[in-house]
Amino acid sequence: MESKTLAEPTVLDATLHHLRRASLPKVLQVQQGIVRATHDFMFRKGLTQLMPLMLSPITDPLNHGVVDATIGYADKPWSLTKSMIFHKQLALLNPELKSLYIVSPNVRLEFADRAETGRHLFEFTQIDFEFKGKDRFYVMEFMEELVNFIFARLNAELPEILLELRGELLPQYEKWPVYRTEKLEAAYGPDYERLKSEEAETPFWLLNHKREFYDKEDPAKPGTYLNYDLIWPEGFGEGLSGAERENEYHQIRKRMADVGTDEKVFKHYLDIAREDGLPKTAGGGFGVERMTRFICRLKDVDEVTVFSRKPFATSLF
Ligand code: ASN
Repeated sequence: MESKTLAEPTVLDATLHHLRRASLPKVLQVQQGIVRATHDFMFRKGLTQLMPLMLSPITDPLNHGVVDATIGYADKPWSLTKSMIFHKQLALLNPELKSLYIVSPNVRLEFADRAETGRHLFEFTQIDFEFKGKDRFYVMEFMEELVNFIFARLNAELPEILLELRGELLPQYEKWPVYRTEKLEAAYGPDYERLKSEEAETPFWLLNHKREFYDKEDPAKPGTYLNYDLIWPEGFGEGLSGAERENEYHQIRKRMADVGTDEKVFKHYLDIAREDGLPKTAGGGFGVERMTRFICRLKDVDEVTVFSRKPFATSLF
């Protein structure tokens, strides 16, 4: 009885085991390679890097519920960043700034039901980018080019690691297929995203998701949306979400009412939309750990972390 108790791994054992995994440094080199190549690509394409913010009176309301994370400072609540979507739009009010990107830590305190999806961490990094005066076609092509650029770099820089972790070098893709949510849902049923991802051999785009108010509604087809998700193949699922943005005051308010966003929280954002007008922008953001997971063909995205960030994990550090 006593020896059984002694033999049971403690949380400390599990924590040490997680950070001592032999494959971890190689996975981290892949992740570092992704970030290094991305910086280079962004510089070549003329995007300006912004430093991330972790606290703001407003943050992304997100499409799904998470545990609320605010802290009190200077007599008001500050939210931990869930994404820098609004800061991307607002920064582009600067007339000289045409496009930007941020290596952006996001805190999303997912509920326990997302612990075993293999795709969620309660804290992760996304590389978020936004362009003034560009549309969805531009952003989708930009992302396709970025992925090929990163993959070619990793093949050149880390071939042995890729062969060991992935079993082969990374591909160069032609144009990615494009699907619409409503068509896939009709063909595959409610689990269409997972099923299509499992069957796919190349990344694809999934258009038209009904979600946060800032993704633009298609004026030509109200009730549909000018947004796009990158879906990784082989069952790895969503890897980027992005959209053309709502930027007109009345339309933003309509969309806020549609999805039940509290206007009071966004008072100053709405004031700017009404008085100055928000710029017309489009962009997206990809999860760094999820891209690393796809490249290394890891079962769970938490295999990318040094300190587990699995939702509801009893993390010690
Ligand atoms: N980064 C995403 C975008 O640009 C938003 C998000 O992370 N929820 O649309």
